[in-house]
Amino acid sequence: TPTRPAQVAVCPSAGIGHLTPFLRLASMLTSNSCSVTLIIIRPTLSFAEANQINTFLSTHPHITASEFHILPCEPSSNSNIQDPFLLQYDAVSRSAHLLVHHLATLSPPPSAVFSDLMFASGINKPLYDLGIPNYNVITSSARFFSFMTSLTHLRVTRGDDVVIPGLAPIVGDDIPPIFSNTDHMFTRLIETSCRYLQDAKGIVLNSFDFFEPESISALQNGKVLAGLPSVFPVGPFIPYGSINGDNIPWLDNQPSKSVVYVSFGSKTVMSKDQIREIGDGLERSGLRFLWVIKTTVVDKEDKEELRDLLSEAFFENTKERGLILREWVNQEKILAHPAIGGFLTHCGWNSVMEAAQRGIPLLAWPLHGDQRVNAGEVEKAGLGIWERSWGWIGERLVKGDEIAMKIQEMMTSEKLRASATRVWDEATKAWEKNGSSRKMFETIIGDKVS
Ligand code: BUP
Repeated sequence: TPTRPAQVAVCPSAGIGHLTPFLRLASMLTSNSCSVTLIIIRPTLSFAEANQINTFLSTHPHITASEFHILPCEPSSNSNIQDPFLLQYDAVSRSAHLLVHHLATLSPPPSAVFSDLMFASGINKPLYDLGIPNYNVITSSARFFSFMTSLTHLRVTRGDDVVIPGLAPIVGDDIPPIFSNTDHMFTRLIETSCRYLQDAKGIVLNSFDFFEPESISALQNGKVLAGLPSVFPVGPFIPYGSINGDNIPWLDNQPSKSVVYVSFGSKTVMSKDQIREIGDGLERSGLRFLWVIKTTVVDKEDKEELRDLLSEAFFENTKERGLILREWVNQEKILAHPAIGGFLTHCGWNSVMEAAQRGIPLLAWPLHGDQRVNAGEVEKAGLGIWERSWGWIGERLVKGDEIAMKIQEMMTSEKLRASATRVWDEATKAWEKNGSSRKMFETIIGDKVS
C-alpha cells in the first residue's frame, strides 16, 4: 500500500549560518518524498536572510512557509551584549515554547520535526511527550558540538585545555573566552539547550565520517555524553541549486585554479588596518584574487568607501588581477567555479563544508565562536592549513608579508591540493549509493515514512 508522505516541519534559528543548512536540509527532505513546512522566524535579522528565504521559496514551490513571530530581543537584560546575533538567539530560545503551539496549528500536523539547537529547551520535552520525533540539527562541527554538550557537566577555565572522553583534548586557546563565564547569556543558552538533547529522537550533523572520524564515533558511541540519542552525520548537506544566482563574468576570464577567494563570512567586521594588511598580502602574493569585504555586522549597508580602506597604489598594482566585491555574493557558485584555487576563510562551518564538497584548499583564519575548533578539523582532514600564531582575527595585526607567504603556500602546495582533492572524493562518496551520509539519511527517512 502506498505510504502517506511524512509531514515534516523544518525549524531554523536566526542568522544566515543557521538558516542555510536548514534550507539545504529542507530541500533534501522534499527530494526524498517528504512534505515540508518551513518555519520562518520573524523578524529576520538581515537582508541576506530575507533574500535567501524568498529565493528558496520561489525555487521550491512544494514547500509551505509558515511564519513564526518570536518575542522581542531584550538588550536590557543582556546589557553588556551588543552582538545582534546573540540577542536574536536568546529571543529564539525564549520563544521556543511558543513554537510547540505553532507546530500544533499546522494542518496537517507534522509527523516529524527538524529543529535548531536554540529551540531545544522549549520544544524537545513537549514534542517527546506528544510522540512527535524531533531531530536537533547541529550547524557546527561534530567536534565543537561535542564541546557544547560537555558544558552540561564540566566547567571551562579560561586558557585550560578541555578533556572530553573519546576526543583529543581541545586546546584552551581555541575556546572562546565567554564559555568560561557561566553567567554569560550565550554560555547558559548552550548549556541549557544541551540538557534537553536526550529528549530528541536524533541529532543530525552537517559533517561526514571521513572528515571528522574521531568526534563522530565518540558521539555515536556515547563516549562524549551518556544518554544522547542517535547521531546521524549526513553532511555535507547538498546545495539546493542557488547555483543559478548571479554570474561574475570576471571569474570566467581567469585561468583554472588561479584565483584566491577571500571571505570571512557574514558577521566579520575587521579593523581598517587589518583590511589594509590583507590588501598588502594579496598584492605581495602576486596572485589573482576575489575578495569580499564586509564592514558592517548586519549586512544592510556597507558605507565605508573602499578608497578610504585601501591605497591608490593597491588598486593600481592589482587592477589586472583582483576583484573586490562589497555585496552579498553567491558563495556556493563561486566555490564551484573552475577558476577558484584556494579560499582564505574564517572557517564558519558552512563555508568549510562547501569547500569540502568542491575540494578547495583552505587557509584558515578564525574570527570567533566555533571557528578555531573548526579550523583544527580542517587541518586534520587535510582540507587546509592554519597559522595558529595569527590568533583570532583582530587579536593582533597580522602583516601583509605573513599573509602573502601563507596564501602562496595554500595555492602552490601539491601536497595540500592532493589532500583537498581526497576530501572532495570522500565527500562525494559519502553521498553515493551505500555512502556513509546517504545511508544515515535513508535511515532517518525510513524511520519517518510509515
Ligand atoms: Br559573506 C557570504 N555569500 O557573501 P558560515 C556568505 N555566504 O553565500 P557565518 C554567501 O553564507 P558563523 C556571502 O556560502 C555560507 O553558506 C556561505 O555561513 C554564505 O559563516 C553562509 O560559513 C555563511 O557558517 O556564520 O555566517 O559567518 O559566524 O556562525 O560561522
